[in-house]
Amino acid sequence: MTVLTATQRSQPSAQLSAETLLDMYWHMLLARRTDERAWMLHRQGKIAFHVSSMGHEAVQVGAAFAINRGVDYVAPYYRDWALCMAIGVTPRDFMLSLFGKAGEISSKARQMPSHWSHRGLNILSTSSPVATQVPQAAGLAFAIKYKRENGLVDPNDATQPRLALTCLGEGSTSQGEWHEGMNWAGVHKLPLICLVENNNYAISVPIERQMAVSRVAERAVAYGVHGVTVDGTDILACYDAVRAAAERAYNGEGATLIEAKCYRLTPHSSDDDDRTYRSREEIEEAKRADPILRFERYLRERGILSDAIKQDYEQRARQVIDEAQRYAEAAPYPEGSSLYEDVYA
Ligand SMILES: Cc1ncc(C[n+]2csc(CCOP(=O)(O)OP(=O)(O)O)c2C)c(N)n1
Ligand SMILES: [Mg+2]
Repeated sequence: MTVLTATQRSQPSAQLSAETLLDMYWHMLLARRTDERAWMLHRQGKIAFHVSSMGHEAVQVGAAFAINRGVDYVAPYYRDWALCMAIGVTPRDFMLSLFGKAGEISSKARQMPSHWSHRGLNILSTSSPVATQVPQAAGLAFAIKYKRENGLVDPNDATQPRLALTCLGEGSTSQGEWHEGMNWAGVHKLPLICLVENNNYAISVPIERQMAVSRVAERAVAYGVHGVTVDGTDILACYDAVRAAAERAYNGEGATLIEAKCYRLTPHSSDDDDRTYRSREEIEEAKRADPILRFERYLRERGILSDAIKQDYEQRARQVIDEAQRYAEAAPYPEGSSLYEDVYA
């Protein structure tokens, strides 16, 4: 079991070009600005619900860039806006889901927002009970392995899914499904990456009341999988951890449990009031370790990011988000007659 910190960073992120690093930064920024707009829309009474990825952008964008985006299977959870966006879900898709309008990609606007799904990008549909995506992802990883071993796919064919990545919060690792999925992944040495986004809270419940171990990754031993804890505010450390796990999966070396320690900068959702369970000082301290500011500092130190680029990105983000919002607000609601489409029983 390993604990990765920025200073112990292994090689893969060192190979990333300035262009790719800026692309990562762009996705973090666009995710954050979209997310901020969603809160504003909620407070204006225009949308009914929002759940944020603010504070989790380094984990999610780092992970997206470390897999074969749009090809490898991803079974996300509700907090994975930045992850899904970095894979290819657009701000327009997001706005359609917030407004519950026709053309919504995940469920034709039947589900709550942030229940991500995208068939073309191999993003699995999410259901609301937490951790149910883990055995499903393990099942997909089993299928990949079965096809490889029976000569149904070429294990080196990068046009085919070669791993399944699933994500969940640390609190959700108390659910039975998580243990079942991880055990299955260990027993069958599956090409699975389980990324636990540890933000220290499950709504109001702190981690000490979820588990008796200090790190989620310690549990890897019990399933016979590789376990890593990583600083989830450092995008390059996250990229490296997921990249290493992806290599293990691609090479038939089995599953990896990655715990990325981060902080939820907003209340759990737009329905939550976090003043009842955490101090304002705690949040202010976390804001000083904001993953976007941290990456920004790094890029500036390396001379990759300038004021001009930053300004240009901010302007572009605003345009993209304004356009997406306008589109979704103008879009019609789904036809009542479509209610029974895709209903199987
Ligand atoms: C099986 C189940 N129990 C309870 C809930 C209600 N619920 C939704 S999110 C959540 C907290 C999950 O916390 P965590 O896994 O740490 O993820 P985070 O929201 O912090 O990213 C709970 C209890 C649920 N959706 N499903
Ligand atoms: Mg949590």
